[in-house]
Amino acid sequence: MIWAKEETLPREQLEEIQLARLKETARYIYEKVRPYREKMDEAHVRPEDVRTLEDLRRFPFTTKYDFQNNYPMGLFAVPRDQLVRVHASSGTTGKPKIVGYTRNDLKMWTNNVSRIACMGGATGHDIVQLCFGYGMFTGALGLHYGLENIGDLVMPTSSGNTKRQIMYMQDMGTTLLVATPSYALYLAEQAIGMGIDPKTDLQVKIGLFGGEGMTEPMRKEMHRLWGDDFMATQNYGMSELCGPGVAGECQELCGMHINEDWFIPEIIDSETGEVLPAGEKGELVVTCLGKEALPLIRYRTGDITRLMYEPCKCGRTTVRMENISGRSDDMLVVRATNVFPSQIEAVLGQVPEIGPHYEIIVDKKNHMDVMEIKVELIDDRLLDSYGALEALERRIRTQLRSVLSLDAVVKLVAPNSLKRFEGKARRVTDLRKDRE
Ligand code: DLL
Repeated sequence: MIWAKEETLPREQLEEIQLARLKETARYIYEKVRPYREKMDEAHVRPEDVRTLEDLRRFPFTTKYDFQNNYPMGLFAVPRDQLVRVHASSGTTGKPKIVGYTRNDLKMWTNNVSRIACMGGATGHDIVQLCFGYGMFTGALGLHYGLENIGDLVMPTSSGNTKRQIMYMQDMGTTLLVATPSYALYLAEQAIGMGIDPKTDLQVKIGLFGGEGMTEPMRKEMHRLWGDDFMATQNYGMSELCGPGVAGECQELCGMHINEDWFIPEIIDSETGEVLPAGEKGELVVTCLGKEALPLIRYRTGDITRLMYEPCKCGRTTVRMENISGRSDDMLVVRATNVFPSQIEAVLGQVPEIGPHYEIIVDKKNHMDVMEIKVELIDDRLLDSYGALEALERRIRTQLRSVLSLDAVVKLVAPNSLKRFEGKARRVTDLRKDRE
């Protein structure tokens, strides 16, 4: 099912819509958002300079630092009483990036999510189990309203409590699963451990996955566990852009269609900022069209991908983006949560008992990401007292959880025991790729 006619428009018509909306967005942002106006003035670009889509290149980029510098709501274009929702995702330091929505923004968001749900095979008659954490993360409420909008029955089971999830799946006859791909694999294995074969004893036939990447080996594993006829698709989004609903894979499984009438993608060289020719790999930059609360022009996502303009067999004419193959910055995605090493450093810096040396190790255990942080003590006498050591580990863990919204294992180690670097310190070891 194709949800909106805009998904199949001839390219010229699509570009006409984009241009009209870009002109309006440039005018709106210049008028309403002071930090933008200042940046545009500095770059000597005015809203009326937009005559063709190519003119977008004249605009300055927006980055995560603009969120940091204008925390919490300095990039918003509407007064607080026009907002009806806010969400948040990790910022580079202790403070998150706050994103907001007006009533119209929510409508647009919901429709965009309905589109990607239909791309992945949702029908409007599905029984949905939604295993994203409900809260400030955009994933849960985004998918929730998008799926309700097409007529699906949504069970907001949220994350965790795997045995109960499996019980609901069995008793309620769940047919569509929304989760991170790693949690979907974990769920299947736990079900098998409980004597339930997902292939024959459960009715889940569609998996809408996102928030983190799903590699092809993971998709293969998905079929092994959930069955050959299981349709597992990837969905891309980002809180700053709205949340999920930016792009989704159709059942041809050849890249994620971008909802181009609302999002203009560009690929740039992240070193030079130059726009790269169509088909080349680089950093994805997105301009949001028509957003009221948080319009964004040329937002640097940090995600590395490639755009594919060749026609897709599904009938949609929108451009597709390849699976994300990395980041242009040091952000980690751990259990679909964005983690900047600088956030961890900021927490550790507040703890007087520990020194400046630490190591972050990210790995996979039972398909799920695990993060361990090794930190050097200043005084090794603490190692002699198990109780004091454990209490300190617990304290750091609690502080990290409150900043990262994520559980990490904290291991306190003896002074001078961590590796020292002569050049730039390599504090992060990501072992997840080796596990595939
Ligand atoms: O993860 C929005 C979302 C929720 C999309 C649920 C799809 C489904 P943030 O928490 O702001 O938003 O994280 C955004 O997560 O810049 C990517 O690095 C990563 N990411 C999201 N989806 C994918 C994906 C949501 N399908 C950041 N593949 C992005 C790879 C993904 N990375």
